[in-house]
Amino acid sequence: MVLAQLGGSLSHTLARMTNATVVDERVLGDCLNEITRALLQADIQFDMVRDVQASVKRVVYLGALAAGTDKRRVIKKAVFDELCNMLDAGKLAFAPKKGKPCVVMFVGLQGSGKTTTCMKYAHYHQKIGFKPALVCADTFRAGAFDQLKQNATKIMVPFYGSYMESDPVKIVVEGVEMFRKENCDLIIVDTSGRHKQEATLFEETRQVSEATKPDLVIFVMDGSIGQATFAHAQAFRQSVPVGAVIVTKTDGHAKGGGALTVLVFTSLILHYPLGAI
Ligand SMILES: Nc1nc2c(ncn2[C@@H]2O[C@H](COP(=O)(O)OP(=O)(O)OP(=O)(O)O)[C@@H](O)[C@H]2O)c(=O)[nH]1
Ligand SMILES: [Mg+2]
Repeated sequence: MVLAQLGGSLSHTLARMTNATVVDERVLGDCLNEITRALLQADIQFDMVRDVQASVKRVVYLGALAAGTDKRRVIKKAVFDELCNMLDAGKLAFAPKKGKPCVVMFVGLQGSGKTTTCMKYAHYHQKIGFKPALVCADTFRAGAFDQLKQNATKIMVPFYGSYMESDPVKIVVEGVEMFRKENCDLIIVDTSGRHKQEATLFEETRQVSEATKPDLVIFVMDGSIGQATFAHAQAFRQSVPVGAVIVTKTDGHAKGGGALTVLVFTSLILHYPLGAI
């Protein structure tokens, strides 16, 4: 499982430090080295790991702690706080409001899980009282509309797309307009997969975004592809105003640091209850 191994290593390291008879600079140093190793093994960018280590060292100055202070607790808290800080974007992503129409556009690499996540997102919001709708702007991959149609039918969410029209901009404009008239308060636009090198396809994504003026653009990333995702995330961000990130496939790979790196560097995390979507 993505990040499960990292969580295990961090807990193990902190437990070892807690069990040490005396906590001194050497024990703290060993603890930080092990944490560094675990973070690097999980594919987290070196700069971020170095920053975490430096911040913990800055906060925990053992020589200055008053006698009787629980050093183990101080170290644990500092490590925990710095790991949290690393992920804290400091702001929440746009959240749809019931009864107030909004457009949410999903972008991402080919096969990253956009369509699947659109369904989960629609289903989740439907369950909590929204009136979602799905628009298929993927005219690029054969079968894309059928995939959306089948899944939308299963979760009983209205959808719009076309077998004949090849211009995704035209489809989204029509679809969004139709669902606005039907008072749908969450119009989800599924786009086709993009690769970093495909400049023309990026241009198409930009045009779809321009045409729909989405309230939120969600970058869907495959949590298992490691740090390579960072360059793709940056490329997407240059084309469209990405406002949140959803990490998929966290159920299938040992490394998740690449995902964390993107989240930290884009400073955009979509906050939902764990497992809600
Ligand atoms: N294990 C796992 N598989 C997933 C997850 N999300 C999506 N998939 C699978 O990944 C594959 C691609 O998913 P899609 O949702 O079609 O991806 P996409 O980004 O829409 O693909 P394109 O439209 O072709 O760019 C499918 O086989 C999904 O079942 C996930 O969270 N975990
Ligand atoms: Mg798709």
